[in-house]
Amino acid sequence: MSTSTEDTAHLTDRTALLEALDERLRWLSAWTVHNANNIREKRDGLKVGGHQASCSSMTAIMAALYFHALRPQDKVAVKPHASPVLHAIHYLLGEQTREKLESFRGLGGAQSYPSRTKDTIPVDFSTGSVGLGVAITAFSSLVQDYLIAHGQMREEDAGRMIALMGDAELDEGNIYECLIEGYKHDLRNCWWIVDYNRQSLDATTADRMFRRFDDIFETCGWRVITLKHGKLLREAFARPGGRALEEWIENCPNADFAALTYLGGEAWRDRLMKDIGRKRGVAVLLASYDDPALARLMTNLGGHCIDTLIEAFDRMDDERPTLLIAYTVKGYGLPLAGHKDNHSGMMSTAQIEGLRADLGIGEGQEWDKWAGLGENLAGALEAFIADSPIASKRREHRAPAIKLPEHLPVPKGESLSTQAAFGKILHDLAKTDSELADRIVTTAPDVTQTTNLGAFVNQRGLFRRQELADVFQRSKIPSAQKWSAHGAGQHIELGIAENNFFLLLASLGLSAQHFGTRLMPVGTVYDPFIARGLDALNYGCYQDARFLLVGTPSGITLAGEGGAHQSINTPLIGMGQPNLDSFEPAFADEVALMMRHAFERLQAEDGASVYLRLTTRSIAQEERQDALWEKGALKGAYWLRKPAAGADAAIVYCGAVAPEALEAWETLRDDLPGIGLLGVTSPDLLHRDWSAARAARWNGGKRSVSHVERLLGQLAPGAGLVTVLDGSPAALSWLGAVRGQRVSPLGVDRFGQTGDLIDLQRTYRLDAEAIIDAVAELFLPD
Ligand SMILES: Cc1ncc(C[n+]2csc(CCOP(=O)(O)OP(=O)(O)O)c2C)c(N)n1
Ligand SMILES: [Mg+2]
Repeated sequence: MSTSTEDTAHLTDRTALLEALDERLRWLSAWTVHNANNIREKRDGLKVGGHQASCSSMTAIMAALYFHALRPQDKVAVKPHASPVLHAIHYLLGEQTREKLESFRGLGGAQSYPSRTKDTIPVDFSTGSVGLGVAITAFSSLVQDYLIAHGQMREEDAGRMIALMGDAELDEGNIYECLIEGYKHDLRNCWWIVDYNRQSLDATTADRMFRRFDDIFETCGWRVITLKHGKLLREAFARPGGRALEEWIENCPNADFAALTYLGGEAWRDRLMKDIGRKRGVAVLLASYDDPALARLMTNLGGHCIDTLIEAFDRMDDERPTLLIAYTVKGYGLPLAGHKDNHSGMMSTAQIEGLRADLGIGEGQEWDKWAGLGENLAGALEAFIADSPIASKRREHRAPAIKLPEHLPVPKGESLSTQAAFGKILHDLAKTDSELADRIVTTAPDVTQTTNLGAFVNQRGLFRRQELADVFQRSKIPSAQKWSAHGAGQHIELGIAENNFFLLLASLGLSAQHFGTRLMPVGTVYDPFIARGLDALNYGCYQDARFLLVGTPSGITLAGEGGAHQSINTPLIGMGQPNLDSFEPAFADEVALMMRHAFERLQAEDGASVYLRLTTRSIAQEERQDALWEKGALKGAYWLRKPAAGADAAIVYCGAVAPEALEAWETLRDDLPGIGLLGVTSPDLLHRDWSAARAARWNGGKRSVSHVERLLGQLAPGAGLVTVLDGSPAALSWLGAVRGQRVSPLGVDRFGQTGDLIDLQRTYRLDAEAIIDAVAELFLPD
C-alpha cells in the first residue's frame, strides 16, 4: 500500500465507502431471506430457507472484491449460499430488480444458488454443489490459456478466475484432484478466496487443520495469504498487554471462539480475564473497551476488515495462483454470530427489526438502496459503484457459429466398432484444414489411447503452455503414439480423475460465453466411470455448457474386462440427465451422422451437450439403400427392417446387440411374417419427445404425435415387443406404455463378469436365442 498523503486520503475515503457497502450488502441479503421466509405469502407449509449467517460472513470480502479488486475481464464463482449477496450487489448496480429479490427462492425469482441459466443477473459460474464451483475456476483459467496460446485471445485480456468459497468446501476431494492437475498444467490467474469462518453446516471445523491448507497449497505451487486479524486487533496487539492477547487468540480453539462470539462482550471479558487477566498490561487493555467495543475488537478478523482486504488484493497483482484465507465470523454483525447451529438459522422478526433500526432504516424503506444513510453518503456511494470497473463489465459474448460440413465421411470397412469409427472420423477431421477441426479440443482422463483418440492426438498434438519433448520419439524408440506437447496442441491430457475431466469439459463448453471463442470439446472416458464424475457432469449440464461426451467401451460387450469395467446403468443416466442428448449407435454410419449432429447441437441456441455410448465390438455393417433412415436415427429410432402394416411383433434393439437382434429377426420372419426390427439410437430422445408431446396436449398446445408413437403405431395395437440392449432393460421397457403393447425386456440388471462374449450373452440373455425365446413367450397364453 502506498503511503503518500494523497493516496492515504483516497484510501480512507474508499475504506469508508466500502464499509458502507459491506453493511448494505449484509442488510439487503438478510432482508431478502427474511422477506422470503416471513413476509411473502406462504401456500405450501414448506420452509423457504436461505442463509443469513453464511451471507454476512462474506459481505466485506465481496464488497472489497467486487467494488475494489475486480476487473471487467475477471470471472467469479460465488459460494452457493452467499447468493443473496451477489443479488444485492447487482441490485445496487441497477442490474437486479426489487421484484426478483422479493421473490427470492420463488418461481422466476432470484435463485437460491447463483445460476447462469436461471438468474437474470450476470452469473459467471453456477454453484450449488460445494467444491465444484471452486475447481471449475482453475479449469477455466486453463481454457483461457489454451485460447491465448491458440491466438484466440490477447494475453492482456486475460482475466482472473476467482472462487469465493466456504471453508467446508476444502473438505471436498475434487479440490485436491484439481490442485494436482493445476500444478501439472502450470495454473495461473486463479484466486480462491476462503471465507474461513471455521464453521460448516453441522458444527465448528477441526482445529487440527490449522496451517495444513497452507502446506498443501504451497506444495502445489500456490501462494497462500492468510488474513487473520483486522486493523483494530493489530492496533490492540501493539499496545501493552497486546502480545498476550494475540497469543491467546492464536491458541483459542475454533469452538470456543465461536461460542464467545455468540455470547458477546461480557463473556469475552470474563474469559479473557480468567485466562490472561494477570498478565502484564492485559487488564488495562481490556478495561479500555466497553462490552460492545470488546466484542467488536475480538471479532475484527481479517475477512471483515476492508483495509486489510484491499491491501491484500492490491498485493496479488501478478498471475500466481493464490489462496487467500480470510478469517471470518459466521453470522458477523447479526445476532446469529458464532452459534454453531447458525448455518440455516434465521433472525426472528424482532431481531431483524432491531437491525433495521440500528441501521437507521425506516419501516417501509427496507428495499430502498441507500435508506438511512443521508444524501451525501448515498450520492457518494452511487457515484463510487457506478465508477467501479465491475459496472463496465460486458454482457457475455455471442460467439459466431462454426461452419460444419454437410456430412462427416463414413469410415470404410465391412466390420467396424462404434469406438473405432469414432476415432477414425476424428482422425479424418484432424487431417482437414476446416474451422471445425481447428476448434475441436479433445481430452481424456488417462484413457486417450484406449478410447481411440490417439490418431487425432498424433495429428493435432498435445497442448501444453510450455513445450514438452517426446523422449521416446527423440530416442527413436518405436511407439504408435506421438507424445510431445506444445502451445498449438489440441488435446488436453488429464490424469485419472473423472471429476477433473468433467469440469474441464464444462469449462471448455463455456468458452464461447466466457471468452468469445467457441470450442468443440470432445471428451472420452470409460463408460462405467462416468459415474465417478457424475456430479461434475450434472454440474456442467446445469450450466448448459456444451461438449461431446463419449463413454466407451460400455456394457458386458467389454467381455474380458469383467464386472468392474462393464457399465450397466449408463443408458439410464443418459435418459435422466437434462441438457444432455444421449445416443447409442450400432453402425459406423450412425456414428458419423450423430457426430455431425452433435457438433450442430453443441452450438445451437436451444441445443445441448451430447453423449455417445460406444463399444469396441466390431460388427458387420449395414448396406443402406437410401438415406431415409437418417432422420429417424436422429430422432431416436428407425426401422432397420420395416414391419408389415399391423404386424403382431417387433424386435427392438439398441447398440452393440444389433447382430443378435438381426439374427433373431432372420430366424423369426418365416414364423411371424411382417415382424419388424426397430433400431433404437436414443432411448433418451424417444422418451423425451413422447413425454413432451403428451405435455403439449395437456398444456393446450398443438396436438402432436411423437416419433415413437408413429413408429409403434405401425404395429397391431396388441403387438408384442422384445426389447434388448447391453445395459439396464428399463431404458427400453417403457416402450410398452406408448401404445399399450406387451413388452418383454431383455438387458443387464446385475453385475457383469469375465467371460467371452458368447458366454456372457448367453448368461445375461442377450443372444439371438434369448430374443427368440422372449418373442415366443409373448405369444404363449399366460
Ligand atoms: C456437494 C454438497 N454437499 C452438501 C451440500 C450441503 N451444504 C451446503 S453448504 C454446506 C456447508 C457449508 O460450509 P462452508 O463451506 O464452510 O460455508 P459457510 O460456513 O460459509 O456457510 C453444506 C454441507 C452441498 N451444497 N453440496
Ligand atoms: Mg464455513
